[in-house]
Amino acid sequence: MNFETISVVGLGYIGLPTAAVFASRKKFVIGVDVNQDAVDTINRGEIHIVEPDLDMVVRAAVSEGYLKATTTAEPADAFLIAVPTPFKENHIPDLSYIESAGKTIAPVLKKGDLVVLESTSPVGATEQLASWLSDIRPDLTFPQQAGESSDIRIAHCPERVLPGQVLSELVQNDRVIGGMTVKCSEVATALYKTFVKGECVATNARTAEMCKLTENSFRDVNIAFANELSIISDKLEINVWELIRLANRHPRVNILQPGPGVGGHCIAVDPWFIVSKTPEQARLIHTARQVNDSKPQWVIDKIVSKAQRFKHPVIGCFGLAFKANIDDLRESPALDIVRQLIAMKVGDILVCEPNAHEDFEEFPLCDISCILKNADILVILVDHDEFKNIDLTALSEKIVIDTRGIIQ
Ligand code: SAJ
Repeated sequence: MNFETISVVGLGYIGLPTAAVFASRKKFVIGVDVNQDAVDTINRGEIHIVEPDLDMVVRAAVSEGYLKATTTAEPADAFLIAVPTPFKENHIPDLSYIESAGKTIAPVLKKGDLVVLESTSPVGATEQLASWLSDIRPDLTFPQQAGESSDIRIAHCPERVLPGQVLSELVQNDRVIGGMTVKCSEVATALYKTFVKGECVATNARTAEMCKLTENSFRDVNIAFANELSIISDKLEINVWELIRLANRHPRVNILQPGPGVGGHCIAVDPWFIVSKTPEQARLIHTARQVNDSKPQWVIDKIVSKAQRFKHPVIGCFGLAFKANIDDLRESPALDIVRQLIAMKVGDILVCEPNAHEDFEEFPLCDISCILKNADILVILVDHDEFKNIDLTALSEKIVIDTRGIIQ
């Protein structure tokens, strides 16, 4: 199987690194995105997202002519769809980005092409994509009609990379390849073997969809366990960080870390795709979501009760990102907490976020020393490395609410 030209639709946190890695293996890559600014930025050899080392790989790929970006689809041998799959009201999955990606590529599909859905998707989304494509292209056959002899091969191959380590995880992680038929899996496996050093394990499309949702739900449930323990421990006047350290000395116990809530666009979203399909069966997964979603309010209540001791409380918040050492603010519980404290007029709010690229209208961004000097209450919301070096003696006169356990 020869893939000379590969098209990646959606040039975000997953699509752009994937496009760049294919290009670094000397494949011609056509990146397609609806965002003209992103397309222009990439064609200048620059990037519009933050991910370590990605800028170098994209610059090299563009300057050597292996990667170009465009807003309209062009013919290719394989198409990878890496667009967002958010949810709508009531946590119902929103497949509209997948549908429009399908509409974008359908006119340029030709016999023998491979289409891979990489976006995290509810079970059945790959079959839905196949049906949208076949509606637009009745002149071609698809796996749901023609099985192994279809003109177009379709597979789901979920991305599983950790933001901040995308380039190495893209290459090293095992891939689950869920073809709509065995042949579809074989063709998709051949594509990923271009750069994946991990194992490519074939299955069917529905299992691959559920596998990705299972991985993130597993993590969500385990974080919920840690978050619940932190609330219980607070009530019982036990240091939860010490408790977890001790419990984790058991050879078969490995508890994750509590925090101010679960953020990002994956772990806080994907379990809902299972819950919305099987609401009666997915009881534990649903409860875990509720536990994690309620944690920011618990932190706010804690801050409010401490603030009552002051006439004019000054509250210093450390961190806005959804987790340590990244700049990503998507679904960030830290940002949510800061915004709610401001809306509730709890006091003067000072915020430090070393990775911020923008100013915020609602609050000033300060440096660590300014907060240490001026705030009565210090709230650690993100465990950025910069905060781990805070001089503990500077905290002795302050009230500290450490949601991440970096100052214990
Ligand atoms: N968190 C905790 N306690 C922990 C671990 C995480 O509170 O012990 C919080 C983080 O602070 C953050 C949230 O959970 O707010 C999610 O962070 P994360 O590091 O667990 O995960 P993501 O969202 O950066 O990436 C996850 C990864 N999935 C798994 O580890 C199973 C990644 O491999 C996936 O590719 C990614 O979701 C995705 O795109 O689905």
